[in-house]
Amino acid sequence: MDTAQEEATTLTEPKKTVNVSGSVALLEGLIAEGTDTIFGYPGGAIMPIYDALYDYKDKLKHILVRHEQGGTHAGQGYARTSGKVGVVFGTSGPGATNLVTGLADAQIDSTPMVCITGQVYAHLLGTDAFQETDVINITTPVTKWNYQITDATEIPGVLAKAFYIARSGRPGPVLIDITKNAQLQMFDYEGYTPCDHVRSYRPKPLIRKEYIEQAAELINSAKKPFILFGQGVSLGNAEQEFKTFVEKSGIPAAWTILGAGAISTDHPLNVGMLGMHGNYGPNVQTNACDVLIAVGMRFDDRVTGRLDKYAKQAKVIHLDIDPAEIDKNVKADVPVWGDCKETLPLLTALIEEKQHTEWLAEFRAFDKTEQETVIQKELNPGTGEMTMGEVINQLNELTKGEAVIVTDVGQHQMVACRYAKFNHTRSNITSGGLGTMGFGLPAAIGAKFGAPDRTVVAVIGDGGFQMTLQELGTIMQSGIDVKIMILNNRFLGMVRQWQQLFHDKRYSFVDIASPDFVKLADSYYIAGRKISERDDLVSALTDMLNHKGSYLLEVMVAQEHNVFPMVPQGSSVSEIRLK
Ligand SMILES: Cc1ncc(C[n+]2csc(CCOP(=O)(O)OP(=O)(O)O)c2C)c(N)n1
Repeated sequence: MDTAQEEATTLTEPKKTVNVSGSVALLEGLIAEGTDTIFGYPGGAIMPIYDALYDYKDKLKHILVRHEQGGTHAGQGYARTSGKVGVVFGTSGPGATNLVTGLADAQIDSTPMVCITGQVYAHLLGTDAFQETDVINITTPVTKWNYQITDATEIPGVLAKAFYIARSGRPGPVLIDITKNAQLQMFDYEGYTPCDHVRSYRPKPLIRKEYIEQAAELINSAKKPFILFGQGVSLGNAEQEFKTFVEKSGIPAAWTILGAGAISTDHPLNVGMLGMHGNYGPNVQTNACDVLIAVGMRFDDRVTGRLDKYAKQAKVIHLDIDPAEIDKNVKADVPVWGDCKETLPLLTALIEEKQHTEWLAEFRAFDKTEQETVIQKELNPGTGEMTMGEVINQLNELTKGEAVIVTDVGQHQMVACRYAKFNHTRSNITSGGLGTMGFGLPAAIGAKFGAPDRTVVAVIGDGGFQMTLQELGTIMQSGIDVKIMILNNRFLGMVRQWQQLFHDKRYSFVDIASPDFVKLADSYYIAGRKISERDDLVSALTDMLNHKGSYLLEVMVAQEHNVFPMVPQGSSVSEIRLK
């Protein structure tokens, strides 16, 4: 055993002071926080940390990504499937700026991450030194918290605070920037103390009993109550509490794309997806319900459509851990502040057990219309070009709702979210708030590290795949098993759809050429196949799923197929179009 490892093993004993570098203290802290995997990319300003990492290879798995953006998305995928904090390393300057997209994505989708960037020596700060960039100012709007360390003694305390902030309350990304001198500096390390509070930061608002009572009263007297749920349910690990609430109340429940899977897709009270490309019933019924119960969702504009025509007839109950979300977009008649893992059981205890049979039947009637006009044609077209929907449908048949589905952004994302079946929570990994093309492939890598025993299928468009395809190298080198399905329509499909519907079919720079994806995968030693015929679909999907190791399947789908239903931008949810 070499010196650093010996040091590492002795450091677990509390209160014993050991003289270590800032870098070693950082790695010790990460281990103490339960980190097992780091996604990162080295460079000059973070070299001392990487040098220390050399001696921690058996304790910390480091996955060398091919671009720092890929590192952040992998960190997000890892956090989303595992429920743990994603950890990402990058160097200063371009390494740090390459993290920005992933940080913004994690911030808007409330994903817990701790990103560590190297920084130039403290005495060079502000001198335009080589690869110096003001990452603190750059990332302030896209992080829950960030901090620059110039002295090694600060590292354990700041790291503990970073993890606490990242995972507590409404989770989010935190960035710590560490100057090179602090990484190198030796100091007397006293062991790691996790953080359990930060002055003036209250991660969970106090639960107000009177609001729970008011909410229960409204629910008990409602004739047409409707539940909308978002990612807050799974972020709060409140799936069971939520299911009990839904089942006792007998209220139909619809999900935002980040809420998908918090209760299983085939639950009888799960009435489908909300929003722009969501289901017909949930959108129309938003404007027909008398009580709207929003759980852990933030009334994003893709969900609400035109706000001045959104659920105006309904009393709104909003359960959220983040007080800033209450009354932000939709005024709440009853604000239920708090962690829904705690508030839901309190509410469930006060509500009457009911069945809203007639009201639920209305949803079934809308579903029947949608089935006949949209869904069946999409899932079972029979003839003509293959549709994205039938590919997802066949995937469902084979994975039986057990797989983690990671999507990129565009038409395929909406189709996959609409039609994929989920038996389990933390199974639908997508860039919901930021809509980041290029998210899919690296997020799938992270998702697999976060859930190594589950099948991970990445569903990606031909456009988005070309944004981060270099991460095939990460798959190759790490040897993980990720199934990649490219739904190739030879267009930037979602933009083309909008140009067709709202810009008189003036297709402006949306036809996109692609390389031979199968050959590309082959050059990374990843097996693959391309299909264009419907008759090959089931066997190709089966081969992909049965293959030991990663696999790339390219499916040629209809070029100019549109995703419906659709709530056109600026329209009310009840003006949803079926074609
Ligand atoms: C980084 C980024 N740039 C641009 C966009 C705008 N955008 C949204 S969907 C889309 C088209 C996606 O095309 P593709 O990946 O082929 O998927 P498809 O819609 O065809 O399924 C574009 C360009 C975006 N969301 N993200």
